[in-house]
Amino acid sequence: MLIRGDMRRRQFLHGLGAGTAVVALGSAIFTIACDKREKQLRAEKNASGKSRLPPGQYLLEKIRPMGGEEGDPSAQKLKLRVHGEVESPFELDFAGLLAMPQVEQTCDVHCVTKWTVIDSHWTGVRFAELAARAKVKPSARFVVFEAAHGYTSNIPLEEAMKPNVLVAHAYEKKPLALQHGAPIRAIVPDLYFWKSAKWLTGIYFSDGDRPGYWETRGYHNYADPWKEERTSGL
Ligand SMILES: Nc1nc2c(c(=O)[nH]1)N[C@H]1C(S)=C(S)[C@@H](COP(=O)(O)O)O[C@H]1N2
Ligand SMILES: [Mo]
Repeated sequence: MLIRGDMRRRQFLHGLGAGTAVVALGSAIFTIACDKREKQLRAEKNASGKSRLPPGQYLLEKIRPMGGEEGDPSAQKLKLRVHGEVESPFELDFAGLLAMPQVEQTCDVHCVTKWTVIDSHWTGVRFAELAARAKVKPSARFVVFEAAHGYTSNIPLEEAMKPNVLVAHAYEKKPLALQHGAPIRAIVPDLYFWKSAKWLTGIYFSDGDRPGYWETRGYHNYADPWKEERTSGL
């Protein structure tokens, strides 16, 4: 597959085995193949009419574990708190989440460290379903994803209501791995991946904006990959 500069590339080159010249040739062909695929994806448009590969991004085959302070991966113990500017706050356990309408979604994700995964697959519940159940008040303008050990990320409510924003419990048809946020995480495909909080414990509807963990550490408050909103510029 077309992965640049990581394990698979080394395996690919190792697989060629015989001699430096062959390895150099293999490497050159590999780089050309990557460049070609990336060029195609830059020309291709997604459902919102934006380039499949946002500016400054390169391709990875699978999402890369980016760390963070892990929460409790136990599905049995999960309690997702939905609260804030809502008429009907509630807590949801894992069975309760599975009892809600499930969606299987294919989408691209873009990490601020410049990797993009095209066509990743997620299973979960639409954020909008949870919002409807909580009966969001007109005063709510922003959403804060709350995660284990105080990690948070903030997005505007209208962004959160897009149909591709999920609370996901499976990646590539398998339960989320611990390093990717087990048992549940947010998925916000249209913003840099740090907004997609892993080990999700709460969804807070807020009347005012509340910059989150990375947003208070120099990263951009909005994080649009097509505008390269990586840092706040402060
Ligand atoms: N709870 C929590 N969620 C988090 C993070 C974190 O440190 N803690 N890191 C974010 C960042 S910076 C990225 S790029 C993605 C990485 O997700 P992945 O490790 O599944 O690739 O998770 C985001 N969600
Ligand atoms: Mo990140």
